[in-house]
Amino acid sequence: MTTYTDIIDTICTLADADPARPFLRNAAGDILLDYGQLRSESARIAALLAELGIQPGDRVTAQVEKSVPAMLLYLGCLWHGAVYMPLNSGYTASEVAWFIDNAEPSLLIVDPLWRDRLDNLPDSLRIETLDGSGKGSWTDLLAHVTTTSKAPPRHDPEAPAAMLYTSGTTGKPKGAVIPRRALSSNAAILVDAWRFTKDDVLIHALPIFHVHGLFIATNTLISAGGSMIFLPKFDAAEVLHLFPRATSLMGVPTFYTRLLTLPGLTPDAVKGMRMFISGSAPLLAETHRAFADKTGHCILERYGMTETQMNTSNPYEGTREPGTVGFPLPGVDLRITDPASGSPLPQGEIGMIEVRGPNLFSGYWRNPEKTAEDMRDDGFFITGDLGMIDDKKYVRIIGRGKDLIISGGFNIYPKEIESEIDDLPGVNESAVIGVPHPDFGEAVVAVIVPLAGVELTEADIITGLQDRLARFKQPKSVQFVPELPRNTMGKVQKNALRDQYRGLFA
Ligand code: MCA
Ligand code: AMP
Repeated sequence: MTTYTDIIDTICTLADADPARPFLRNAAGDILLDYGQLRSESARIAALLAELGIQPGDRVTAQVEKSVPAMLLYLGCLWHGAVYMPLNSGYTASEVAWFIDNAEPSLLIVDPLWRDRLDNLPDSLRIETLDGSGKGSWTDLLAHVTTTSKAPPRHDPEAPAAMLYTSGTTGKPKGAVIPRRALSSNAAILVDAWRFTKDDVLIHALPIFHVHGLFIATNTLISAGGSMIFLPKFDAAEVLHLFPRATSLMGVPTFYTRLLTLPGLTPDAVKGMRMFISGSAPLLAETHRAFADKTGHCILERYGMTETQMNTSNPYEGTREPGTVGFPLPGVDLRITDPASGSPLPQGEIGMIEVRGPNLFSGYWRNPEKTAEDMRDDGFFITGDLGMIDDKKYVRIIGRGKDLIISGGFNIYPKEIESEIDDLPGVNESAVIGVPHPDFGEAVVAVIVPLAGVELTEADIITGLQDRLARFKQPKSVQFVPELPRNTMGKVQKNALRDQYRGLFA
């Protein structure tokens, strides 16, 4: 089996060779962090974790705004061997409490503004604060830790590096435990596949609480020895303005549809850029073509997930086929199977996408039943995505075997929202669907049957969900109906609802 260099070892090698090489810059062009500091700060954080009694394998949970210290927290955990567990900064207090209860972390780092709204947390949990500008009790503690020249510990490539939650179609989210080997192998493979070098400058405008921004962007650029322009969030006009100083962009489709609205998006504006990558949600073929027409660049679309990181990619050289996610990456096996029987299907037929390779996670946190359900005996992982391999061998994602909405690159599971809505006063039952949305790709729509004789308004529902669900999960439209369409088995016909409401945001 191929061995891959651990991300921390790569950082140390680069820091030894050229400590002043920039790693992160801000939008103004100032260096925020060089490779020497990347090493010394990761080591200092690891030393603090050890001092606080955090053991390798312990979970460290962070619900913080995107910042350089937040990024370093991930790398400090990786250095030490603690399991980094980032949470979406939009989660409500009740959502965070659920994750803490499930993951049982030893340390929680939160924004000071959110610290007070968290209650019902175990007394044994150590809580520190960190705000978007890097201030907080965490930074104060770190200030007392001296720089160390100690080499990082040797870590087993199979040791857990991170745990990221992905939602379930039926129940609550599951923690995907990601080993170090998956991070280092995927980064090495992507450096080659996407031709990253030390001269690359990536515009980093993604959040760092998901695989895309945290691992795919960061680990790949570290493995190439390149640098990133590190932005707090995506702002299309700002990103357009930064193209002359960059070589590449990784984004979700919404990045590209928003960029396309700008009159300044011309071949001249992107002439220093060598690559635009899209993923996390389907990129419409029309967006791909419109971007090529306006800029001369074919967006490179790839396909991945939290459990697997990147599985397939359109080619760097060769045709980037709109509406496809390209070919399996080197080292990744991909097959299409019959969702009912699990038997492999002939090329051209639509079925379940299954993948195998060094990119795979190690299993779901404390959930061997679910892990066993999703893993075949021969090592293939059942993705839950439906697809086919076309006659030119490109993989096409045709749909989802799972009831999932992807809005602006965030996964939203209807079941979770339906449960919260059904708990609200006056609601008899509900069905949550995704419908086409020009900005977010898909938008959440709640179709609700009120209890007999009760009059409900959209505001009642949204207000009721305020403290229960993060903003991005809340419905963008609420529809009231006397009953839900059902098939003869009594199952709600979501396709009929999607057809009925598909024009809501047209
Ligand atoms: C913000 N809002 C959203 C979303 N984002 N609603 C639905 N879906 C969203 N994605 C809400 C805000 O709370 C706000 O609500 C209103 O919509 C408008 O916000 P706006 O300022 O326009 O949003 P934004 O801050 O510009 O964010 C949009 C965004 C962002 C840039 C598309 O959502 C984003 O960065 N998405 C990337 C997600 C990502 O990294 N996914 C990777 C996961 P109100 O005004 O009512 O308060 S998947 C992954 O990692 C796998 C491995 C993979 O394949 O990559
Ligand atoms: P997550 O669970 O957040 O990691 O999201 C992974 C899911 O995003 C996959 O299972 C797919 O359904 C979807 N996804 C990722 N990339 C693409 C893509 N390029 N096209 C279509 N769907 C995608």
